[in-house]
Amino acid sequence: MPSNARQRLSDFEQAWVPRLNAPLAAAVQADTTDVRLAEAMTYSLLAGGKRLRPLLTVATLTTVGGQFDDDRDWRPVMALELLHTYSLIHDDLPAMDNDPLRRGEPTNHMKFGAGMATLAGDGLLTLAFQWLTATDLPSETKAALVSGLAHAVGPNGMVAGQARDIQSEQVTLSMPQLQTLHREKTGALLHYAVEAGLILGGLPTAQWQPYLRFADAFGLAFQIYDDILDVVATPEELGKATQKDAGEAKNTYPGHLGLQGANQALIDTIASGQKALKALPSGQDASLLAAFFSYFKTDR
Ligand code: GRG
Repeated sequence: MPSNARQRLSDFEQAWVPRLNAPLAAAVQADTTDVRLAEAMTYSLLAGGKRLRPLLTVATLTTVGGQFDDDRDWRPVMALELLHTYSLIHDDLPAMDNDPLRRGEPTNHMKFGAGMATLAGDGLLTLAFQWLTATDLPSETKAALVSGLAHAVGPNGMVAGQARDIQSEQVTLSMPQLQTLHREKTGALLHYAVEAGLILGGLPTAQWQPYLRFADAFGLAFQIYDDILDVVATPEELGKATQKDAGEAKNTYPGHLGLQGANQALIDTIASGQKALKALPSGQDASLLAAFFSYFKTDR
């Protein structure tokens, strides 16, 4: 990945992450009547996430020529982070992965107990949908956002992927089964992050295809890279990534293809995403979205 792409992404993050974060704690507290529940929700929300999904939405919105209006667009955009944070809290619970640490800090249930952590996740999930509609956007736009997110994260998206995941612990998945699991568990929300930008930016659906192809390639690359990091990450990186135990490691890209094969799959997936971006409608500059691929280091 050229270093100017890395710089582009870094500049974009530096411009947007503080702007997206600034109103977050107060907005969650204003919409949560129980103080301890608000504390549990904001604990994980403010624990150092990269804000990748909201950033993808903003990048897509601006690429299609839309203008981000803080009053109108902030809540729908940050709904993605509420949703993502819920998925991490529930994924870490004793009844799921039983992880004591996330991003190097105690997980929500270690700090607040499993009951409150479950409710913090429930609160974030529900508030995400409230925030998609608590805005001055036209009703059809809000309906499209709600429908898109529900499909991405419900029982034919992320929740289905998680269900496949917990059933796969004792079995070796085939490569197509592994790809389906990844597409639902991780890819669907990243797909929606781009879709939300297209909806908010008002791009006619006839022009969506190259963007969604990019989104799907990005989602797959994200998961392949996460699998690779589990094998090769430095201790510092591992504090941020989610470690798999030996039993889980078979259902990964390196488990199926070896480390070299997984790296090649990552390179090929990034190339297919870059190719999709070459087909954007004329006048729409692909360089910002292309820069998102610099999240992945392909020389591990
Ligand atoms: C509990 C319904 C339910 C779903 C959970 C997304 C998910 C499904 C679980 C998360 C655990 C996991 C191994 C996800 C793989 C992808 C991954 C590394 C997600 C972390 O996303 P980042 O890197 O996280 O965007 P940050 O820390 O930046 O917010």
